[in-house]
Amino acid sequence: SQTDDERALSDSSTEASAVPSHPLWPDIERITLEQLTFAQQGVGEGWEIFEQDGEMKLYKREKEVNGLVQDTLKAVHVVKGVTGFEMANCFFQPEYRFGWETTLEEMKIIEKVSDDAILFHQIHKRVWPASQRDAVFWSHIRQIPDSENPDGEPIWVVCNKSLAKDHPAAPDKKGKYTRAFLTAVIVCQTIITKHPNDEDELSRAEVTCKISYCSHVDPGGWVPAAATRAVYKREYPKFLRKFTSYVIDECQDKPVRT
Ligand code: 16H
Repeated sequence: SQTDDERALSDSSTEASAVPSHPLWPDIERITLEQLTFAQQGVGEGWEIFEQDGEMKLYKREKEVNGLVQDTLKAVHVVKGVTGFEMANCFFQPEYRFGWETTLEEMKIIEKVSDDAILFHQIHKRVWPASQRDAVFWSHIRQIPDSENPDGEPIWVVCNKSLAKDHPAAPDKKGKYTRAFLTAVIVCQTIITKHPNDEDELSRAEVTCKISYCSHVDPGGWVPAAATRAVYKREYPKFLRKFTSYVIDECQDKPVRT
């Protein structure tokens, strides 16, 4: 069954939707497209693989600024039986988040910018050796035609980006939490492995989803470089496994949605 949010989202792709007049909109628009381009680039020079499990591959690109880790992660995965829309939608819609996000203590919607953009405040569990983190970020989902194959399956992208400044609805509680700054993007595309007849509904056996996830974390505060790297080396693969198995379970007995 579709929620109202999901209905609004799928309707919005068939209607000419107005450009939201929100002050964050120009940033949301620009950064989402930049992150999409970044996620679509290959992993050539500068990237180092640090984990592989079947189709799941995780790469890192190390960088330090004044002794603080500013590494970037890129992960690619291929997941059978789910679509790009289903993956992206589960990543974006708040009602699914506690089902897969294992590092979360609290999630609050600060503002709905539009049907496809939400401003969140999240308090993360103290899985990290240092103090507890919180974050204020916008999240935006959109569908983009595949420029290399305009008649093929569209690309679904969700971009999450921390606000650079404090937000009045979620002031920085220094001392209680350390504010972390993240940029994350997930790019999903359905591969249809067998083309069905017109009358046939697409079955789960005929769809596969190609995923690319990139993330850049600035943990905020001072954390030794080795600690940050040890945490993300453990947490990113955990997140990808948990998230993909959650989406598979969530969609299993439901009709395929592209
Ligand atoms: O993308 C993930 N989760 C999103 C949904 O909860 C939110 C995320 C986000 C969060 C805050 C601000 C912007 C965006 O996109 C999955 C995230 C998986 C997290 C892996 C852990 C990374 C750990 C980095 C090391 C920090 C070390 C700190 C102290 C030692």
